[in-house]
Amino acid sequence: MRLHHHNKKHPCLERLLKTATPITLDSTSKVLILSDLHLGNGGRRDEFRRNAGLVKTMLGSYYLPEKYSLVLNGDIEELFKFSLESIVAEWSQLYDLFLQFELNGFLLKTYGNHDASLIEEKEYRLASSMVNALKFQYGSDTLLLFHGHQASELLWETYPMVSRSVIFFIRYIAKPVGIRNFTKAYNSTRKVAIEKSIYEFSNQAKIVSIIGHTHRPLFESLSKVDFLNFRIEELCRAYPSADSEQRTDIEQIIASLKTELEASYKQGKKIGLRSGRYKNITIPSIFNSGCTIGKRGITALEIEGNKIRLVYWYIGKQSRKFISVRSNQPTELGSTGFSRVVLNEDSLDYVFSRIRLLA
Ligand SMILES: [Mn+2]
Repeated sequence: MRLHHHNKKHPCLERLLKTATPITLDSTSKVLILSDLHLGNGGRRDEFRRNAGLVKTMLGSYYLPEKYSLVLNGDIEELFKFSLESIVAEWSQLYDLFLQFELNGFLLKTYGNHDASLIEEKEYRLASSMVNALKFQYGSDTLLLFHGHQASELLWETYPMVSRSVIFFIRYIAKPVGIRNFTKAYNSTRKVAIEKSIYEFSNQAKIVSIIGHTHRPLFESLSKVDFLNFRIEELCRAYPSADSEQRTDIEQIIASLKTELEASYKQGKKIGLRSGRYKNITIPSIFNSGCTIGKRGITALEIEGNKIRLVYWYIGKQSRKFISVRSNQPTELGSTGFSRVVLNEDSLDYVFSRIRLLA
């Protein structure tokens, strides 16, 4: 048996776990986790601009009145491209909104690689909310929230000191001489490598990690294509013992999941989507909130009491990419034109039982 693989140490992640700011969850806790807003100066190169109305509305008219606390899990500001002054000037109302979440419980914000230099900014409006990592205590179990770049092997992603020189490089050297997409050099292989190392670390520590960074939503360690496969398997297993009415339902659901899976694979070739499955049995130890700069909408994670959910907010017609695997119906928020659909939901007790039994 090749045990060395499973004993691999992750000193950086272990230190994060040890030093993370603790928060105790109870049955009344409500937390929204968002990451990767990449706020800019409001101009053409500001990737957040497209979904700004959606984000302001869902925060102000849904999560705030619903008494959620807020975790902003890294890369909230795009400091590789814009100055903090220009970002804060453009999005001052959004900062006001963020701060209101303190009244519901807490507002906490982790450092990402694109906003690591905030550590230098003493006057920054959210300075008192900044943490390296957060740990939610759920009974005797732990959920560790951090941006995710700390698992990267690239020094400039991991350490703030290095990242400052990278900012200098990008703003003053790379851009003028036309080195493009330097900050977006995330190919699929690198995303999977980061996810895999966090997955292995979480299994060893028997915790759940909640990250952002790769912009790819994960629920119970599964990407969308993995989950579709998984769900089809479950339904096939249920089929033999189902009565005739249930069988008709299962047949219909499987047909639509198959169509969805084929579409995802087809689209996946274009966008570099690939399977994130690591072993035959998947341990549900890594979740990713995705990002808020998607073309058609945003993904986020919600914790409510003993439940964890991956949700999708979008404007207008629902995009094909995010048809709910659980056949959940979207709900429009009043008559705002913005809708929320629960893509996936499970109980934290189930998640931690699987981790305890399988990791
Ligand atoms: Mn990042």
